Amino acid sequence: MSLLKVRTWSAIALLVMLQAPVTLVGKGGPPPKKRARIDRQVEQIERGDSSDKVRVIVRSDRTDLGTLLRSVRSKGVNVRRTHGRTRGISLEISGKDLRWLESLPGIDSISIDSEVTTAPLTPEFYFDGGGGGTVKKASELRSILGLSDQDPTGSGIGVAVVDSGISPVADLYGRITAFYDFTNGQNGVATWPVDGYGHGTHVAGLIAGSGSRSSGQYSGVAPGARLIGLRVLDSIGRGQTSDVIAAIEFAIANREALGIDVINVSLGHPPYEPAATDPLVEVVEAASRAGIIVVVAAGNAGVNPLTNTIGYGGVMSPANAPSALSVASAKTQGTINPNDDLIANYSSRGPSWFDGFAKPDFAAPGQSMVAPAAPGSYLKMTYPSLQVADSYGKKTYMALSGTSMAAGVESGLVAVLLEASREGTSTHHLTPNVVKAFTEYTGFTMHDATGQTYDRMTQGTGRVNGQGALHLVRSIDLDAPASSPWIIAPVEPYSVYGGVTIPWAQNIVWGENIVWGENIIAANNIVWGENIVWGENIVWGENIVWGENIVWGENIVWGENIVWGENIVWGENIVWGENIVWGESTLPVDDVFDALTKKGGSR
Ligand SMILES: [Ca+2]
Repeated sequence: MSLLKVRTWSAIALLVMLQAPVTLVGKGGPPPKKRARIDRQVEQIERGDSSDKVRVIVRSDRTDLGTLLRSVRSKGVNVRRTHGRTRGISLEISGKDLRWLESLPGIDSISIDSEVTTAPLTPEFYFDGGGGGTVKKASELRSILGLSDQDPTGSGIGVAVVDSGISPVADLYGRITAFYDFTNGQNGVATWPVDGYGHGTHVAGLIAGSGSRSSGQYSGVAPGARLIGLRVLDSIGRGQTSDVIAAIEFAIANREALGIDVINVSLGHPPYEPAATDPLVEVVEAASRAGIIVVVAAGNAGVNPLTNTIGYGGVMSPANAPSALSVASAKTQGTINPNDDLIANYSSRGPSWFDGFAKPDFAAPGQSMVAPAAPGSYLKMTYPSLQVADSYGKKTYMALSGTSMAAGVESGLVAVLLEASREGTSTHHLTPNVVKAFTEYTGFTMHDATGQTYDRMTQGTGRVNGQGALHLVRSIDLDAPASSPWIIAPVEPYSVYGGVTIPWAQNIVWGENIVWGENIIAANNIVWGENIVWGENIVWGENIVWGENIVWGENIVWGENIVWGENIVWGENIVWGENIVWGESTLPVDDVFDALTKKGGSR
C-alpha cells in the first residue's frame, strides 16, 4: 500500500470520526442498509478480488445466529466455529465472496481470522546483548516480587493457560486439573495434557511450578495454584484467533465448573482494527465482565528488527483490551532490589494502535526466566543452548525471555493476591479492575541505565510489587458498601526490598486517563462496585490531559502533530494503525510482524 493511499484513507477515517453520530428518526420506512465494518486486512483481500480462501470472523448485531448461519451455508461457505458469547461466526470464504458477505443483513463487522503467535525470544532475537546475562536463581522469583515464604501461594485459585498446552512434568505434578484442546478448530476436546511446542509449559511453570526437580530453586510464583490447560497453539507454535476466542469463551462458560479465576494469554496478533470491533479484544472484555482476571503479554515488538531501534505503538491484540492486565517485560539483573531493573528492549511499547490507549499497564520480570522445559518439545529441541540443568544434572528446565514470561509471572502474582483476598470473611471477590488498579498503584517507577525515568508507554506504572499489592489487598474491606471508604488498615505507600525502602508509583493508568495522587486509594476516591468509580475531586494528573488535546509533560503534544521526546515526530509522516514508529522511520506493521515471527521461529 502506497503512502499516498494510506494518507487518503486516514483523512477519510478522520472525517468520519469528526462527524456527529447519525441518529435515524422518523417512520419513513426501513433505515438504509449499512454495510458491515471490515478490518484493514479484510479490506486489502477484498481489493485483491482473489478466489483464494480466506478465514474471517464475522460478528453479528443479533443474538440469534441461526438466520445468518443459514444464509452463509446456503452459499456453500465453510462455517468453522460459532462464538455464541460474542455473537460471532468463524468461516472460510472465497475472497471474491467477501463483498456479498459484507452486505448480508445482521452482520456488524468482519475481521481477519489472523494467525496468532507467541513470538518467543530465542538467542538470536534478544536485541539486548544476548539476553541480559541474568538467569533467575534460587527461589528468587517470589523474593523478587517481595513475597515471603509465609505469604499465600495461590492455593484454591485456578489459572487457565491459553497457550501451546502444558506438559505434565514433575514440577507441575498434581497442578493440572483440566486440559482441553482447541487447536485446528477442535471444540475443546478433553485430553491428556500435552505441549508439543514447549511455550505453555514454561509459562505454566512460572505461574505454578513447584520447583521439585530443583529443590525449589526454579519454583513459580504461585505453586499452590491450579492450572487449566487450554491448548490453542500446535506443536510448532501456530494457532488462529478463532481458536483463542473459542478457548476463552469456553473458560467463561465453565468458569464455575473448572474454578477459573485468572486467564493467562501469552500470545496475540497485531491490531488490525480498533479495540471496539476486534473479536479477540471483545472476548477478553467478556471474560473480564464475568469477573475473570485476564493477564496478557504486551508483545515483543519493541524493537524494529531491521534497524534495531526501539519504537512505540507495538502493543499486540489482545493486550490492547482496556480491561486486560497488559504486561511489559522487566530485566531484574538477577537482584532482589527492583531499583536496578530495566525494561527489555523487545518489550512492546504503547500506546495501542487505532485507539491510543495507555498500555502496557506495568512490567513484570520476563528476562531469562527459568521454568520447566516440555520434554521433546520444539523449543527445547531447537534451542539446546537455552536448556538449564536441574538438581540431578538433567536438563529439564529452560531459560526463555519475553513478555510471555512476564505475563506468567503476573498471573502467578494475581493468584497470590486472590488467595489473600479470600483469607477473611469477605463475600466479595477482587474484580479485574481492582486487581489492576492495586498492581499499578503499588508498582515501582523504573529508570533506564542512565537514570532516566521510562515513559508510561514503556513501563506502564512500573515494576510490579507483590509485597505492596498484597499489603493493599489486606488493607481493604471488600464488603464495604458502595460509596463508602474501604481502607480498614493504615497504608504506607512504600515497600522494603532487601533493606531498601522504595516508594510506590501511586498512580493509575486507566484507558485514556492517567490519575495521579496520594489519595487515590487511601481516601474515598475509589469505591467498591462493578467498576471503579472516581471521586469528584480527582486530579487529572499534574500535567496530563488525554483526550482531544494532549499535553504530556513538556514533550508531547498530541493533536495534529505529535512530538515524543526529541526522537519522534508523529503527524505528517505517520499513519496511525498502519505503521509502527521507530525513531524517525516507520515500517508497515505486517513487515514487522513477519520479521518478528520468522526470527522468533514460530512459523
Ligand atoms: Ca533487580
